Amino acid sequence: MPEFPEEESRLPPGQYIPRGRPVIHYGRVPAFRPQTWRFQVFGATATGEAHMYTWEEFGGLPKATVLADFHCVTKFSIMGNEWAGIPARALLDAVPPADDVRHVMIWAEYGYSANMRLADFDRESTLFATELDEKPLSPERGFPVRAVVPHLYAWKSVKWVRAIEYLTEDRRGFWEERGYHNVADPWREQRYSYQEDPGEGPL
Ligand SMILES: Nc1nc2c(c(=O)[nH]1)N[C@H]1C(S)=C(S)[C@@H](COP(=O)(O)O)O[C@H]1N2
Ligand SMILES: [Mo]
Repeated sequence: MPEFPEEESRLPPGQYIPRGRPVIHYGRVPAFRPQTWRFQVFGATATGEAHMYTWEEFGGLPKATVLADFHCVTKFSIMGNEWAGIPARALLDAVPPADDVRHVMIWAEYGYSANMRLADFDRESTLFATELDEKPLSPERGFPVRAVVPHLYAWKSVKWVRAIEYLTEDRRGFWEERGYHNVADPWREQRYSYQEDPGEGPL
């Protein structure tokens, strides 16, 4: 009974709770081929070497569960998702970034990408989710692995993730290049790049 008011109070400014759970993405849903699927951590790693995981190896990483709301910049919010998967922290431990890394790019199938500050990537709630609400992700939700960065607008929660790139200089991802805010904090309504303050984005 008190569920609805609670959710209302968890809504960032300008957001609403839609009926159902919209699925949105740009382009097609990729097929998953476990034999050839690879997850790469590359760019400015501490050792200078990239690391490549097979699907089997990726499944051996530590797991965690995160309960989180999810805010799309088009103004709908999906409340109370239970995600399970590999915490970003586990990947940072397994493949440490070089000391001067401050930003991260998350890459998906077909070249979709989203950048974020290392500080945003390295949060307890940032996950590489393989399950939603105790079931494997459906193909359109990002199967086999999607990023979940619930404290930023949902375009940063990249579906069908294939790589993480450690950056010593910030670069814009897919939507950040197309007019969306580089930082994307929904509580500050950082929707569009014209709202960026100096220092919030690359030149
Ligand atoms: N690879 C990929 N990931 C993506 C997108 C996309 O177009 N491609 N769209 C993003 C956007 S804008 C949103 S709102 C969420 C939607 O997630 P959902 O379909 O699970 O609701 O996925 C994000 N992740
Ligand atoms: Mo979105």
